[in-house]
Amino acid sequence: MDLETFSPGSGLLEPRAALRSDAPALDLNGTWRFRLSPTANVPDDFAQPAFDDAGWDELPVPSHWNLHGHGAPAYTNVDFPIPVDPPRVPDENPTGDYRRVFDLPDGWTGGRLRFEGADSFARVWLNGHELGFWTGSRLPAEFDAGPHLRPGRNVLAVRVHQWSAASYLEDQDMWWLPGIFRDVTLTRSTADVFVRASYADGRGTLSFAGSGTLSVPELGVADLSPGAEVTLEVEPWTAETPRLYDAVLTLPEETVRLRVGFRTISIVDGVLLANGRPLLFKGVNRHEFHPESGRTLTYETMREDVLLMKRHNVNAVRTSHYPPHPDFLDLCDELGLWVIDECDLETHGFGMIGWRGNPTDDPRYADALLDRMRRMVERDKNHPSVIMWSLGNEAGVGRNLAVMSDWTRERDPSRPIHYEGDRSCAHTDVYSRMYASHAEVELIGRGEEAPLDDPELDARRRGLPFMQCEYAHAMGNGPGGLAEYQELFEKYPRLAGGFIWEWIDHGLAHPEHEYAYGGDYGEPVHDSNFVIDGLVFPDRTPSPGLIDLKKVFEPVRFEFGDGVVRVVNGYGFADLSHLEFLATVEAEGETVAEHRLTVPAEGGEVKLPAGSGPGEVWLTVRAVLAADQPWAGAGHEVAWGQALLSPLIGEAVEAVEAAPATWTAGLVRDGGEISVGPAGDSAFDLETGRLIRLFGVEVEGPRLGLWRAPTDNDTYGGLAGKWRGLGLHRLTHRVDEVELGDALTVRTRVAPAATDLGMRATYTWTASDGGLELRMDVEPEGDWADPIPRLGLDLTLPAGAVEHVTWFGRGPGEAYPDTGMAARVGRWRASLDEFQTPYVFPQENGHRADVRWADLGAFKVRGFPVFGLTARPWSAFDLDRARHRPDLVPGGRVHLGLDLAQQGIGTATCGPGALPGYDLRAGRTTFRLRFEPS
Ligand code: IPT
Repeated sequence: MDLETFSPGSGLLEPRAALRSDAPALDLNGTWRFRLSPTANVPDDFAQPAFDDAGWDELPVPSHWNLHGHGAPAYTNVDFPIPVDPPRVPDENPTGDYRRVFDLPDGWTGGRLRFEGADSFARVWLNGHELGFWTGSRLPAEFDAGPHLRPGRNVLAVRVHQWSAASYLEDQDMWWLPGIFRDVTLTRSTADVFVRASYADGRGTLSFAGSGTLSVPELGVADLSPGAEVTLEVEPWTAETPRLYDAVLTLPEETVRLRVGFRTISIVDGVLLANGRPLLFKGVNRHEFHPESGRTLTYETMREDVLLMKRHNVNAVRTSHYPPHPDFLDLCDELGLWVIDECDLETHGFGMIGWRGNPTDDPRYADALLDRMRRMVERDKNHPSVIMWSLGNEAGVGRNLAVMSDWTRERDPSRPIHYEGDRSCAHTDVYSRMYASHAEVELIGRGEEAPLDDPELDARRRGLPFMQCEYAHAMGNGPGGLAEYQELFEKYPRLAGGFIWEWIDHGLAHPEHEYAYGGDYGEPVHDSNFVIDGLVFPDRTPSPGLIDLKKVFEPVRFEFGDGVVRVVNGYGFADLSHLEFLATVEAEGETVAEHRLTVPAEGGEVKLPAGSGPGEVWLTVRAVLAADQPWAGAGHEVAWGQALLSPLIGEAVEAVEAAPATWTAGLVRDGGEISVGPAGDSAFDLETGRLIRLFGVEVEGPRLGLWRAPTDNDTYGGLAGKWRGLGLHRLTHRVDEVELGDALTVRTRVAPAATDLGMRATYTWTASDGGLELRMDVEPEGDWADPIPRLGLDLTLPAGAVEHVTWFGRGPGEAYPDTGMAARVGRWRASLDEFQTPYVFPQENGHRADVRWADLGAFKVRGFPVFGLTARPWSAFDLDRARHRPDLVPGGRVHLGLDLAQQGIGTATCGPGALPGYDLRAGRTTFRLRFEPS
């Protein structure tokens, strides 16, 4: 069958640039007639104009049919969901037949049918005449419709097969979503043009290949002929300063509008440069995704992605792992993002069988691979934002890479070539890796990486800039370690930064689960929640990972000194003149003064306002947009820094340490209880020493807790398995001694079954000034070889006892030892609901760090000097058991975690775990808290 051919297509016109032309075009999107068959073996009589499709369904084009009730989606990461037997595919091959009737406007002659994307093999007929077939799901295909167009009624028929020989080239980590999922048009435009606009030392050089004449009125360029070159003074295009010049290409039959950006990408002494200056990617990997429509995106959604990226200090995007909808690149040109445009190629599943039969090395697939590269380069060649071509992702090694790369170099020598899958870098201009550890990145930064076997290739690679096309896997809670990566990227000139994996959680809207992931549609082979690994949730709400990333990617740094702040310009191309600098002084989280700082455009040292007040006095300096930008309004915060003005940190700790000494005991034996306070509104059980009432609220605990609902990183990195193996989720608590003197002392041993490991926990309670102070001394017993999840106190209250939390500490969002860079010291307030981070796959979340005090409504908790806080309407065990958001239902209790420490987060789902400094090791320790009435 044709769908098992190695050939990429038939009947296609030569690929050309995506252009905005005034030539007439007919939008063929809309409601089409549709029929799904379970196999490919269906008569093609439906292509005949007279065929009666009255019994068919309707389907919107563009869309994926399995998101419209025809079949179901399936998710696999690396595995193929079909037997690996190229070019053959299963008999079960969902096949969608499409029909669309349209009226040709009067006076039309000729035209091209243009399909921007169909997954994975499509054949097209016009008025019963077969025009041809195409593959390459995320690439355009054009057919000459002219000879078969008729005045008046025309019938377009398309047959799409889900599986084809081309499926073996499209094993990207994403949902399998067949159908005509991008626009269909009939256009009379035939134009093609390749504009070259370079920049050096204040001057731009413009020329173009194609036909017609090119004018750039703003630059006084009129009627430039193909091949001619002009050099003139221009402003360069960069992602920070996306200066575009409107250009017009005039052809006999049509006029094309282009936006030209002048910029030059080069590599000098192993450093990646844009317009002669170092280019540092602060990037993300972006799949096209919407929870309702899959890879069919509206213009508004694409724009939202770019705006969100810009607003979070992202400056680059890798179009993982296929060329995006062409509008997305227009948006990148306009709003400013550096783009690595990636070819629609991934053969990852062959890795599961030792790369046997990998199409990348199969000459029979050479045409198909080259065809994909050509169609991408030709379509996107005029975008200033596109600064690198990527051959694909995870496609192993093989001779077809050379075919793709050689052609590309020849066609477009102006852009470096990227591919990560071949460590020899034989066919690339940059050394790219994914998920390399900090240590390895540092080695590479120094040029001290382990050598390749081939000395020539090794020498060549040593001279290439290095980037991480994927790093910091944003799955679930995390990623940790971002700041440390950024430090390295900024330290070594060879390092050109990287791209976080990945932009968005691909959770599909689901009636029962809210968001579905692999397995939720009963797929026999799937990769579960590995598709939920984005910086934004499926509805594009930023997750804490993105908020942290914004901080880490800040283009302005504040270095505080004695009475001064040094403002450092971290932009690669822009100065600071578009920013305004505001300073706020807060005492114990309440604003006491606000100032505007005058900062030179190139940055520099600025005197700081003094400040005093009760409690801790913090100065926050913020860089905000001085005026509206196309991507954010005036006042949008770009960067911030904080400094403690008083008391100095040492003094603060001393003050806190000194406080308890002034307290007096107030614990009174009262029947079976030990009561505290005049009305006995707090009380302990005399026998067990357990707190039973706290300022009138019935409580359970506090008692030592070590458990947290494992994060994805804990799970996939292997720690969670060790924790469960030890039984840290089922600790037993034994009370050994209750002693009442000036203080109430409760000695306990806390341990899981089946092991001699344990912890001695001694709780010492004292009462004074209407408050209760708890000191917990912990002493591990046995050999605790691995990091523990957390060390803190678990305390529960009746539901309703906590509705809001007000705290002074870091916020407003969650923070763990190696995350939460975005959390600043202040006074914050959140409802219990807002205290949760709704990860699509439930896991540990919501921990607020460095809390000085928290008012829970029921009572207040103070740290000595700080503690970590979680507050949930469910337990960590409920959170651990839940598989989807709706599994979490508020129960009868509010669960507080009052933490001394948490294990780091890391990024072990892909990449390194928490750096050693963020490991939480069991050790002898003391933890102190004070409870006060609210
Ligand atoms: C890496 C893939 O390139 C990316 O598409 C995604 O699947 C990611 O893993 C996991 O989410 S490849 C892997 C072998 C590191």
